[in-house]
Amino acid sequence: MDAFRAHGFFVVRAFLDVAERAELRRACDAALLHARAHSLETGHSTPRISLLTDGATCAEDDPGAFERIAVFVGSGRVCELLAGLSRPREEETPRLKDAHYYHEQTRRDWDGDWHRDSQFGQPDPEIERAVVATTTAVHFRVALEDDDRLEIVPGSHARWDTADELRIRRGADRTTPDMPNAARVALRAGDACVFHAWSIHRATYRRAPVRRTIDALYAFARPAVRRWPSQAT
Ligand SMILES: O=C(O)CCC(=O)C(=O)O
Repeated sequence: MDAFRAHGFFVVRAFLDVAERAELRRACDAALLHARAHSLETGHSTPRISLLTDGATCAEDDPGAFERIAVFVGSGRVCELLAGLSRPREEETPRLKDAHYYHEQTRRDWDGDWHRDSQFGQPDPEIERAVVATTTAVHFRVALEDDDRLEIVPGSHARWDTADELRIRRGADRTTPDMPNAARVALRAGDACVFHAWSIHRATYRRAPVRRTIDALYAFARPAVRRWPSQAT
């Protein structure tokens, strides 16, 4: 928790043993192979596939795959790692938002954009700034193969951008290798990492080596209650 508060991430070495890794890898690979077979893009030139949609639709190839993945990302063992990471006014129980499988590229290498996840769907930086200051969302990931693709600016989850960071992340040069103070998070197969989704981060996508990393996203903010117009009285 101290590492998370200070840097916005921590690594748990050897979170999965060889047998656990192999079982999850079989389930996630079934989803990836299914996605690759049914699309020219998904699973090929995308950073990741969704394990909740692509995972669910591969049931005919491997009937138990979706359940194995869902049980894992909802397990007490994973959720224990997230205990105590929420802010005082948030809920303590993490809510699963999505689960993805990051994969190697099949066609070309490319560099991802520097971003905070809080910026997605949020054109107004001042509103985004309030979201960053008051809420928590975290990625839990476990590498099924060695994975050093992720880069994070340590400590950026706990403060707003410097002028350089804002220029890069919301400007025209979002893939620059020159993000100040960025650190690479190198995971060995079986290592887990928890990082704040509002941290400034990005990854670079390569055809080699093989990349197979499960990543689940959790939020702690109280869900907004939305009503359909016909229900409003
Ligand atoms: O590890 C990666 O490929 C980057 C992940 C990322 O940027 C994200 O999930 O927001």
